Amino acid sequence: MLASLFSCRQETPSKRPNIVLIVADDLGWGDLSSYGATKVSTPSIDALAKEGMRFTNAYVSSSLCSPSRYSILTGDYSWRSRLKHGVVKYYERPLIDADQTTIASLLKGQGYKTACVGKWHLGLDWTLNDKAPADPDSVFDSWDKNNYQYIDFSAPVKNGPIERGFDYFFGTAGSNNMQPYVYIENDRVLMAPSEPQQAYDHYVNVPKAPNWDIRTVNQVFTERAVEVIDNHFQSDNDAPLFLYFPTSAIHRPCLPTFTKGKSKAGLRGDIVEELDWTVDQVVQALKKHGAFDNTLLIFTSDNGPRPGDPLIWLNTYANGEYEDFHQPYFDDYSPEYIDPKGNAIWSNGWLTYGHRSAGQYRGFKSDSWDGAFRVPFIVHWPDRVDRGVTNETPICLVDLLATFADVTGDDLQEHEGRDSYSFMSNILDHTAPPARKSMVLVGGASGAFVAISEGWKYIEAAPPGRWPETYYPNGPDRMQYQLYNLKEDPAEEKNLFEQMPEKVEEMVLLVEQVKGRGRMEAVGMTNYE
Ligand SMILES: [Ca+2]
Repeated sequence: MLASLFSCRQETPSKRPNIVLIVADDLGWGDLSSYGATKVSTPSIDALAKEGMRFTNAYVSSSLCSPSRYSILTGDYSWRSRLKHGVVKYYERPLIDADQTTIASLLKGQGYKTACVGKWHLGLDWTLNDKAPADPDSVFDSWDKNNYQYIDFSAPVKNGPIERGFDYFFGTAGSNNMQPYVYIENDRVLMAPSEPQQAYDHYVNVPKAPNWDIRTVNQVFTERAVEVIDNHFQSDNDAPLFLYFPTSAIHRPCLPTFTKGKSKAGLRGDIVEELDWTVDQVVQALKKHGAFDNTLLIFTSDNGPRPGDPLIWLNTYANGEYEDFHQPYFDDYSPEYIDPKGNAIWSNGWLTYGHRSAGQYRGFKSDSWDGAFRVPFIVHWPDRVDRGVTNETPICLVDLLATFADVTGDDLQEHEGRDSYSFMSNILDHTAPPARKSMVLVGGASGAFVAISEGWKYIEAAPPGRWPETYYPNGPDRMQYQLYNLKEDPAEEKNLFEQMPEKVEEMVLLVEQVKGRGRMEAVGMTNYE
């Protein structure tokens, strides 16, 4: 299927750029100094913004890891997949279908060498051992922490990055706090989990591989990403490189090593500074090989942030090399139970240190407000992109597939990247009209649809019982329908749902239209001309 698809594609003989896509984990709109942060310092990422283009209206398609990554890689809204809310479980089956085009298969078909280093979290096909229960779904479709006992870690891990278009993979199945605590290279687990580990978080009290240290996962990924770049440019292969680098930073638990104490925003802030080191390592590697100027480097995040350091888990961090954590930060700050908008943020509260990880926007990871969806998005491409430009064009990360197709001269087929629209014209000219005027997103925890169209935002009511991850247990509106005028009310404080029934009707219609139509059919729609 894929082979026949690629055979009709012509390789573009011109000097195609290398493409490096760095997707940070849970980095918020307000987490970088180039986006206004003052308590953390991110000079390497800021330099990319200063020498490239900084988008201020970039949205993820869902406010949680798995669905957002699904959209990034496939160009389809995640709500078209089987995953309607929440994330892929520890040993869950693959979310991307075998015949779906991904950014990697697309670029591989264009002659790129493709590599993925980092956190996959889109499901894999694991093999069960003879201790496993008869019903495989009781392991694959379950959050039971004992499931690792039923996995044959010596068997190949199938239908992961390699079968979805990547020539090379090194990384983890899921987040740093999720079992299995093992590294996977291509389709093999390098070392099976066999050793106990310190419980830093409510998930991690099951065995880890001997080569796994939860504190250095992001550093291991960074070193491997640099190796991929080195190996690529040291080989005599003249193919361009596509590196997809979903980092481990700054997902919880935040356990800094060489950046500990560097920020003024606690352990989480220190990991933001480690992430800045990660980006610098990638930049230096590209420069070393003279490849920096002809690389389209995009830096972004998969969803909005956590508010800060969680009190509920801090006691589990306060041991070993984190026993001094309470000094000097802790005494200067009181835990915050209420956010600036007056909403309770978890009953145990957070230490935010006055750092606003979501900037001026309301909500955090997994919510349906803009703090959950808006992410930093920086495009650095000296050969083609103007320096120091701020771009206010609304874009969605689901658009990356069509944009990369555009960059490499590929014509997408009707079934590929159904919700993806190229914003290449906006990268080349920040005054060009937007490629999209609307987008239909989904709340990560609620699974409720969220529509944004020409400055208006509509949020469906969360279904009852569907808010397991929210940071607003006592906040307003979560079970209500909402309508906001983002131009006048970017912090989403005035719900206009009752006052503006005609606008609501328009937004509901938009959701229904997009649900029923793919990309090609949508051309010519009034919301999308
Ligand atoms: Ca995430």
